[in-house]
Amino acid sequence: MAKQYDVLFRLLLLGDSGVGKTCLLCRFTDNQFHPAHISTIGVDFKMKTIEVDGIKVRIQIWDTAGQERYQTITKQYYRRAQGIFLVYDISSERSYQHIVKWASDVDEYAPDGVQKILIGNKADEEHKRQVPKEQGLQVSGGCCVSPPESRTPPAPPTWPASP
Ligand SMILES: Nc1nc2c(ncn2[C@@H]2O[C@H](COP(=O)(O)OP(=O)(O)O)[C@@H](O)[C@H]2O)c(=O)[nH]1
Ligand SMILES: [Mg+2]
Repeated sequence: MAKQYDVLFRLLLLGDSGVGKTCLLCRFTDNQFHPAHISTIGVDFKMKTIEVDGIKVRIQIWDTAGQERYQTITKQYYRRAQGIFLVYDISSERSYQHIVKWASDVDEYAPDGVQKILIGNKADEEHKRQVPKEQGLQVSGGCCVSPPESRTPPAPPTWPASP
């Protein structure tokens, strides 16, 4: 039987509850968006295999619950991660302020030199924006590799405000 993949990468999604981590994952693996917020319990994961320069790369993305009560469990997954996405919601100043805390947990529990990527999610909610793009750039300079903003639903004008 042909080998299903050549290399495996384990990536981890971190950030406050409700910032859109599970939606980002579903968009990446299944190209789907679910408008309802169903809290992730502890840790969950999805996989996708992509081909890069003829190499089959299996990406295993671990999705964590943002709530404090699950953090003893989720921290056990930091150690095996090769890359970490730190996610905030551009319409929530609070979720952005907490990035500093998430990043310091990464420094404490993840392997040295782990790649970090900052994601300012819900970029379609421009009218509700509380975190200026420049602010995202500032924090990314201190803790992360790149500062993209993202949106997981389709076109912004038709998207209703989330609950
Ligand atoms: N407007 C908008 N809503 C989003 C986006 N991503 C997620 N949501 C909504 O935000 C809520 C929380 O998403 P979820 O992925 O469950 O958050 P998690 O707790 O971080 O996993 C849900 O109601 C989603 O529909 C986005 O890019 N734009
Ligand atoms: Mg979730």
